[in-house]
Amino acid sequence: MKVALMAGGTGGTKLAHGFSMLDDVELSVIVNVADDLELHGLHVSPDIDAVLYTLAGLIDSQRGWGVANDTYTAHAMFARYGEPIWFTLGDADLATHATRTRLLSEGTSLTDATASMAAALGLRSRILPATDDRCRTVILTDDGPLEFQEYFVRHRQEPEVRGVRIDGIDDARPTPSVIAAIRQADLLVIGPSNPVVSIGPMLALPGMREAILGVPRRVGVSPIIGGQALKGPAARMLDSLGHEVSAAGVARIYGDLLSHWVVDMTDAELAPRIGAMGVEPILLDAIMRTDADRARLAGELIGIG
Ligand code: FO1
Repeated sequence: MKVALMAGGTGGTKLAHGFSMLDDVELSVIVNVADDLELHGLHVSPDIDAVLYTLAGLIDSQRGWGVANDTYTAHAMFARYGEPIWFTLGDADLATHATRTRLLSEGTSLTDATASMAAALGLRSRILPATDDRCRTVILTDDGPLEFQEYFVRHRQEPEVRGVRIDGIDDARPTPSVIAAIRQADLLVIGPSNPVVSIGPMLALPGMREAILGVPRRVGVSPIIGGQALKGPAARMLDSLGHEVSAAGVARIYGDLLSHWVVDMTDAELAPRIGAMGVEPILLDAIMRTDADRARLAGELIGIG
């Protein structure tokens, strides 16, 4: 069974981990790169690294980013030099960014750099950046335009969001590996990630929607449960942008892109409205508290359709 999972942020990453635990699944994780940043001369890809570290068992699971038990000697030295330290890079994490940056500077694509790093960490699943082209999510706020990580980390998601722009998107393309993984997929899954800033930039890539619509089973998992996001700014962001903050509201954003929409059992009353959109509602326990929950949910998604 070939599964193509679109992910960015915590929820999608946990689901990727769930699929990676299933023996009979050949997994390709298509990952958002529009919240990448350049820092200390290094290319940092937070969403790719969250997937790499989670699948390799290295993630700091309390925070959902970075390497567990990392040390911060370099961070303290950056502070002494007066370098920006609002984005914390641990020593082990720094090695990831240095390796990626070295590969990119030698002309290796982000796709190939990620593949070689995933292989070095012993991963079986394919981790595919959605694009090798530079595109950056910019959050339009009352404080002016902010690059995603500036909004998310430096300004702690405090400024009110007025709009979202993705710089470079018109000239960016999904990679051939991404298109091939989608074309060959038996099942395409949109993970429970922020629909605006994690999934949105991937769907905005020219040709991405057409490729997805070619897969017969296209299942999305709601990142909103009981009117709330489990983590991150999705609920407030959806509200500020005029969307209904519910599993039905997110289903409407994806529209006919999906054939099935998984909502948590607690949102059962939304099922008729989702069905009326032409998308089949599926009620499951969609909260992934433990590793076993991740594998269970992934297994249930495989059984849909
Ligand atoms: N998130 C924070 O809230 N503060 C940080 O200092 C921070 C550093 C960081 C370093 C490497 C990395 O891969 C992720 C990091 N994150 C940090 C998380 C990141 O900003 C977000 O979780 C994702 O971009 C959301 O999709």
